[in-house]
Amino acid sequence: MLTIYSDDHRLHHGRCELIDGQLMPCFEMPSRADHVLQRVKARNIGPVSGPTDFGREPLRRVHSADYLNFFEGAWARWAELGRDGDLLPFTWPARTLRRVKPTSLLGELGYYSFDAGAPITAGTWQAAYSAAQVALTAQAAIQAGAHSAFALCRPPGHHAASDVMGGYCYLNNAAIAAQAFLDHGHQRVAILDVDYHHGNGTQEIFYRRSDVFFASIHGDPQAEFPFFLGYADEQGEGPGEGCNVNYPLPAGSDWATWSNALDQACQRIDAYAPDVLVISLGVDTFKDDPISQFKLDSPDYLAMGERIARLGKPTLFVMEGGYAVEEIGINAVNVLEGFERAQQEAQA
Ligand code: SP5
Ligand code: ZN
Repeated sequence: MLTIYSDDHRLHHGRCELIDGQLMPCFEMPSRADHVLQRVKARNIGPVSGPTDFGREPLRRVHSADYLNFFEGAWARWAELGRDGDLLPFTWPARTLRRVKPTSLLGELGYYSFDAGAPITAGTWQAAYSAAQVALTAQAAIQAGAHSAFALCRPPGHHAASDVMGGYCYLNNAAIAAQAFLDHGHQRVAILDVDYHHGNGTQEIFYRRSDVFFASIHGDPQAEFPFFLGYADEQGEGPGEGCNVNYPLPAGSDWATWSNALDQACQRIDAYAPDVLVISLGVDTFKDDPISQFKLDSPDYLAMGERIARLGKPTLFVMEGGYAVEEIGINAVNVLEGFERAQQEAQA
């Protein structure tokens, strides 16, 4: 399987985030991608190449122009104010306030974000832009006939909505790639989000559409980030009615529980009959993940890849979360290896 990767991810390195009342070093750190790349090479799963630059237009198909312009220019405005710490929001237009867009940097930042978990640093735009190009390049490989590809994206993307950042995410790499499939002639795309957290950004982007089916398996939002989306009764709206399915699971869920939800998600995807599949591949479902509460073990990721392969669709894997830094490479690449193994057996 081809892997697409860019060193530009290193340009994004936030300093800290608020966890359980303490400022901690950001869990979403550059070494995450390094471990995944190392494992891709160690297991020899296929060639690794850099991204092609497809420009801003494919980003615009998913994100609003005002949001992209704000994000691209935010750091320069912060530096202009003489600041050199991470740019973080601290006030959001919650229910009792107005959804106006203030003109000041911090006001605008509150408008364009939903939490304080997506710090903007000097290199964040470039890193996120390159991650989106990584996803688009892997998409293009499948478009050109590859059965599968791995977009080793960092920063991740699935919490980013059309004009809102948060949850370590700025540009929705998986959504941008899904839209690119449609823009190149595919009719129906399914996105399966296996990250521990609900893919609220991806859900928002496609919620009223029937050309993208979205399924997500995640920690129950009653108790888990992002709290305000990801419930089982969210089934899509208008033309998208029936094209969204959520599987919220309780803390402590193990492979038996998780794989049961995966089977159900796969049956729904099968019924939708997509041309192509995009996997939002988070491995923060791992038992030792420092911020998550599921109990998957490393061999379970092989089985996950095998089940996904049995859908029999061209498949684009897009890296999302996973914070047990030492094991993230093993677990992510296990999904790819399980996929390839089942794929080869099906062909034999
Ligand atoms: C892409 C992705 O996985 N984003 C996740 C963002 C999660 N941000 C909120 C983390 C809250 C963690 N609370 C952990 C408590 C551990 N004691
Ligand atoms: Zn996650």
